[in-house]
Amino acid sequence: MTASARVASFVAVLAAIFALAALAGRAAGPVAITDGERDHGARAHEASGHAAAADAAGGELRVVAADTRLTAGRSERFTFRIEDAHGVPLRDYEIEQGRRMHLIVVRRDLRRFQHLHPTQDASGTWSARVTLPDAGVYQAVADFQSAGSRRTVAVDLFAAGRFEPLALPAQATTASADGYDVALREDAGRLRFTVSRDGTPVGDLQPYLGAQGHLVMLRAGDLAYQHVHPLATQALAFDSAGAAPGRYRLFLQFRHEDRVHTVAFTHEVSR
Ligand SMILES: [Cu+2]
Repeated sequence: MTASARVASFVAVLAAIFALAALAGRAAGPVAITDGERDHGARAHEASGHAAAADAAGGELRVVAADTRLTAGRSERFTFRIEDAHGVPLRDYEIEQGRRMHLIVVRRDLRRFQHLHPTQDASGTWSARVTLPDAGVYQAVADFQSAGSRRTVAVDLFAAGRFEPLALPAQATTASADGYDVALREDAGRLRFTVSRDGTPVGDLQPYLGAQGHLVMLRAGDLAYQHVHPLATQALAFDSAGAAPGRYRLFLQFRHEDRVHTVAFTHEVSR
């Protein structure tokens, strides 16, 4: 190697070192942002802890999820545990409306809804296949009964992408889905639904989760989750007397011809 070639290779090595240093500097940037994200995460945990405390009847519980980021439009395994204030996973669940665990997944604008039944493994971890239909922030509400009291704890799920929040539809007393028309009537804290198809009332609804139907009420804004109990096995009627005032989205599910159908209503609860 000539002297000039030696100098040239030395310069090349120096350039490479500077390039690496520049890359390292760039890498340091995102690390700082990650710290910020971690900080937000810690605050979110505090917030959900308070929410859990508000719901508590027999001690503070929370959802601990393995990963809350899912890909929109893809079926993914969502796993979580329910932990007490000491971080001990809850293992004992009682059957409530036919299942030990109900998982309600709603987009935070209340325009996407699904009702799943996760399975539990020996360690107490629950898992379900979840497909978030499109981008946005969702809330997964675990609804179960333990030690004699019905509990709900929630965690947010995130699907990256362009999110266009939709307005809540206006209050209505009729809604349709899958060719069924459903009418809502309210009297004295009771919500009664009538299902018809092609103008004829459907008289042969099949039991779904131990009743003629299943109703979830979520309040717009804070997503307050209202437990609603079916009143009788013969009718699609629910007791909503305990619901706090506000604008709710009601999700009614019923079974007919071996398929479960979901219709949604916007419903105002006044004092
Ligand atoms: Cu369920």
